[in-house]
Amino acid sequence: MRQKFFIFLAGTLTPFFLFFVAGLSGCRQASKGKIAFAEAGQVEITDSFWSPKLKQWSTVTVNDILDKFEGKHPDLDDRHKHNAFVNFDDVAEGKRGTGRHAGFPWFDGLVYETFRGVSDLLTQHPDKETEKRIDGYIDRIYAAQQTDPDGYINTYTDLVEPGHRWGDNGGVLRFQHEVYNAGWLIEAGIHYYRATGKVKLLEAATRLANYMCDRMGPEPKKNIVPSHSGPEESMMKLYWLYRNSPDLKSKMSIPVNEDAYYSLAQFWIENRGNHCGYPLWLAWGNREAEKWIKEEKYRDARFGENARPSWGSYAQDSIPVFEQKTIEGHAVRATLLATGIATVALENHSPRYIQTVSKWWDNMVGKRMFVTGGVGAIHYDEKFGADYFLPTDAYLETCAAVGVGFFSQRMNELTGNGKYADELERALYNNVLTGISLSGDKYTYQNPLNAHHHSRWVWHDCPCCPPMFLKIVSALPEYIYASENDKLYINLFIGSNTEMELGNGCLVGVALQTNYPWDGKIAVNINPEKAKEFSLKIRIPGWAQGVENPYDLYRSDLKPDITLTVNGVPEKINTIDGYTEIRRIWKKGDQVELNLPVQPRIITANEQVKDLNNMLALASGPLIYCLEETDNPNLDNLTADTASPLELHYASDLLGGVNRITGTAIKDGEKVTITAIPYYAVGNRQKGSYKVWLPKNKKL
Ligand code: FUB
Ligand code: ZN
Repeated sequence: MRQKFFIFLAGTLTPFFLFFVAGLSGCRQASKGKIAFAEAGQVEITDSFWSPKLKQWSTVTVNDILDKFEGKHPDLDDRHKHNAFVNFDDVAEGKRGTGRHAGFPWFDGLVYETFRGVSDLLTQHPDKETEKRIDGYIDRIYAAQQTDPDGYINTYTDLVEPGHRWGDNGGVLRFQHEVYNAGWLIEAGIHYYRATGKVKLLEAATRLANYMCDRMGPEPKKNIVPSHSGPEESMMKLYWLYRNSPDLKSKMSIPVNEDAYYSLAQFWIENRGNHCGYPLWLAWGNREAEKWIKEEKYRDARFGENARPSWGSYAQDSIPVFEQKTIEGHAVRATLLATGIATVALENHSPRYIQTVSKWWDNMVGKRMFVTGGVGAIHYDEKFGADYFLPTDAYLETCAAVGVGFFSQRMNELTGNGKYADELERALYNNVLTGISLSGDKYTYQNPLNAHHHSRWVWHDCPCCPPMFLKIVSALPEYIYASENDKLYINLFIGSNTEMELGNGCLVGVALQTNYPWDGKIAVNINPEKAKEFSLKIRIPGWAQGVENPYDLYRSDLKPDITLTVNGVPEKINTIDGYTEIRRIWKKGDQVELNLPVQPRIITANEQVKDLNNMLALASGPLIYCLEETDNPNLDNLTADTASPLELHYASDLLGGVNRITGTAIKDGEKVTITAIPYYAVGNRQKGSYKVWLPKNKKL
């Protein structure tokens, strides 16, 4: 029904639809990557996997997160009953240096990130109540900013350390998160404007961006870089927004010079590693290093007039980024910095930028990524470990997997290579999706592959993951379809429809129907305005070709059996850079059918991963599976029986409807049946153990 409506729309109301979307767009389409993605609002998700989830997250999750940031939720313990919005009210009342602040210094940023996620969800599911709720918060944030003559806003610094703005006078920017918070305000302003057409938050964000541009940069400005990355991409989006919608400037009560935003984004990237060389965070330890900064030792004459401290390899600030060959440090910071560099590269096409992020991505995916798409092996400092250090009890913060997704998506946009979308998909269906309970109101922070006593939490001292989760899932409509001249790309297999204008002027309605990831059949309906020659490029995932990882970090036993037809006629699959291309004269009603092999497969890791020698994991399609103690008692005594077949069954009454994999294992010398569920659904029944990696039975 919906589909018919869309086809009707495509034929009749298209100019209005495109006008409306283009009117509020501008922060993605403008980028000059190899491929250009459809914008938010142009794509409607309709499938039975993502659509109900997005509806639930738009209602249950959004209100849950906002309630919890207000400290209002009945399930919160006393520790979590603080209201992050009161920080803004205090600042709006002119309070400074009270020493009282609800939550960590980055709570402002977490609230703004939530707004970005809510905005994108509103684009899909408009909701006046939610909009009213966000408008109320925006008024409070705007009022807080109005009390500062410069347009500065960061509630922690104002309320607790007013003398340390931007890390001045011994402030520790690494803890204060001011530039980080500013970055998230900017993206929230952009996304809320895009969703609603309202400019109040965007104006507040632009005012703060202007202040940063006045203050940060080459001398005589100050050498300030975001200690936690993220703002690099935000600044580029702000630049693109105003460059592509110059009329928008007249709606602002402040001047807008978008070139300054682009310059500052580059400055932030290029000035990492440009500092006085101290403190030595790893050698001295965090406490000593912070003391050194607070005592303003960097002001020593030998370091020069404008010296700043180093934020360390943890914050990707020990050496210049272009000299850094591997992905290092705090995993969220690292992946978001990489995202920022890739985003700037969409504009400046600098070989230094492109080579740097390509190397980091190769290192991450080839040597440091977990089979669920998670990264950040080490608990201390929440950071990347050495190559091939992939222990089963690794840290793997949800936010870091979101960072992997954002980074991979930008690399896909920059290069048009499908291997990047493969890893976006891996992170998304596994380490990202596990970050939320099936009820939509419980979350995870760490996502180890094997765990004892696992449970989800209602709220956290550092609730950074729920907002990051919202940001990536709400962006999904933008990751499915792309174009390059007269080529239309299908990137993710999410039931949806859109309309794309190709470089040859051809307007194409395209709709994807699928039951993915539960089966591998994907129907693509093509409806060009009139018959026209162009290419359809469909991603053929590496896992479906039996290539579990592009650098052999993981291997599978899958026998690739992929079929492709056009209007029922078999079509040859010739995968180049991750896509097969079908070039022909397309006409209304053409249908392509792709079948990907989702039968269960066994994954093993490269021998260099010592922790995973003689272990195996199970997968089906993009999903990694795990054994939960609930289904598999005495989990620790099980060893996998690789000789017995694996079966895949859809269980509509299990975990909201999932495919489960059954097979056999050996327990105390006896064969027993095992049941595996998708990893993302772990921890939704009872607290307990689970395992993605099972030891192989050596006797078989
Ligand atoms: O520092 C802000 C966020 O909080 C980080 O991205 C997370 O790792 C958590 O530390
Ligand atoms: Zn997090």
